[in-house]
Amino acid sequence: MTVSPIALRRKVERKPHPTARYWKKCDVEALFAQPFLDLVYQAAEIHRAHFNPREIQLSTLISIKTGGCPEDCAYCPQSAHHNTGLEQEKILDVDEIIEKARIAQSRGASRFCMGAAWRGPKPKDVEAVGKIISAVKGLGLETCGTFGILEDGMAEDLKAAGLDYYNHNLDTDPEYYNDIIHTRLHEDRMDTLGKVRHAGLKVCCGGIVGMNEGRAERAGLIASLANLDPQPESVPINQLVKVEGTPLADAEDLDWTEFVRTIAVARITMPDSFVRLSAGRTEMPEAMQAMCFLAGANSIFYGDKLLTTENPDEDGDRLLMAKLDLLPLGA
Ligand code: SAM
Ligand code: DTB
Ligand code: SF4
Repeated sequence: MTVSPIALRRKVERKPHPTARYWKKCDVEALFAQPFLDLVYQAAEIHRAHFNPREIQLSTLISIKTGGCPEDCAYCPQSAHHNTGLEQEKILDVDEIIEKARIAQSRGASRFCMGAAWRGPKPKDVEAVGKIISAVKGLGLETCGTFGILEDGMAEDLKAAGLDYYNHNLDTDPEYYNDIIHTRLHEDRMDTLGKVRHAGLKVCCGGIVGMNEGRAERAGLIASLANLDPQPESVPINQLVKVEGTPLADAEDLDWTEFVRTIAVARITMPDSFVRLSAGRTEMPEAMQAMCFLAGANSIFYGDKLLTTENPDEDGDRLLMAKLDLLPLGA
């Protein structure tokens, strides 16, 4: 029997994964432009089709090396280019970090995220954080690290030490990147993300809104995240924490609906990813946070400190989750 070339092509064509599509910035802008409640409703439907909407993943952050960073990120209190009054610290002692990890675990966190104010680690830093990662992993927690730009082989070393996730944010629209950071390129971030994936680490990659960008730039950020292939397992959406002494200290407030829209659009374009309602929650009323959970956020930073700034405390968050009948993932 002869098979026509068209039939043959049909036979060998693989059905694309439903999420594997290229998101044009204008398509993401069109999502943003929907009537607010239609957008939230659509995001909620997608959330319910892909996740148990009652479960919230809890990650606790720790800054293992604070301040004095050579990069000039306009949002960041830890940049040596800005005078924020933050004391530069050496890398914390392993015992101190393990003690904090134990406490986080006992309060219900499933992941411990360790951050360092480096442009990127040196080989001796990878060795030092490797020991810390192995010890945290030994407690039974998931591990996440955010140490900046990685050189060849470093991601593999971190994976071998027991690292589960690497956080490396795209932060803003590639077209707005140079307005915010001048000491590295968007391409440098993409290069490290490639290394992280190649080493078999899970990717945590998100960004910040409220940096005087427009809706087009928010759409550009979400498109650049959604077009990562494969998409990140975890997508932190941060609202800028305005810190005195940084160039963005007086950035214009973003209307709360615009933040919720950003969460909803992240959920629609990245249906299988955990979308984290990240920095900025101390400024967010409970009802706004509830709206974010409805729009598809299913992860938070849990614990009264982010890296250097405040976050709602665990008791308050547990109460909020109880009011909303939400459960910690893995509880
Ligand atoms: N130095 C590493 C890097 O930049 O990848 C790791 C630490 S850095 C502080 C991690 C992330 O924190 C940044 O990518 C940014 O998204 C977020 N961040 C920093 N300052 C922030 C602020 N003031 N408000 C919200 N998010 C912030
Ligand atoms: C992420 O996207 N947000 C976190 C974590 N990843 C490392 C950091 C937020 C930092 C907020 C400012 C501070 O506390 O220094
Ligand atoms: Fe350094 Fe990261 Fe802060 Fe940028 S965001 S200044 S790279 S610590």
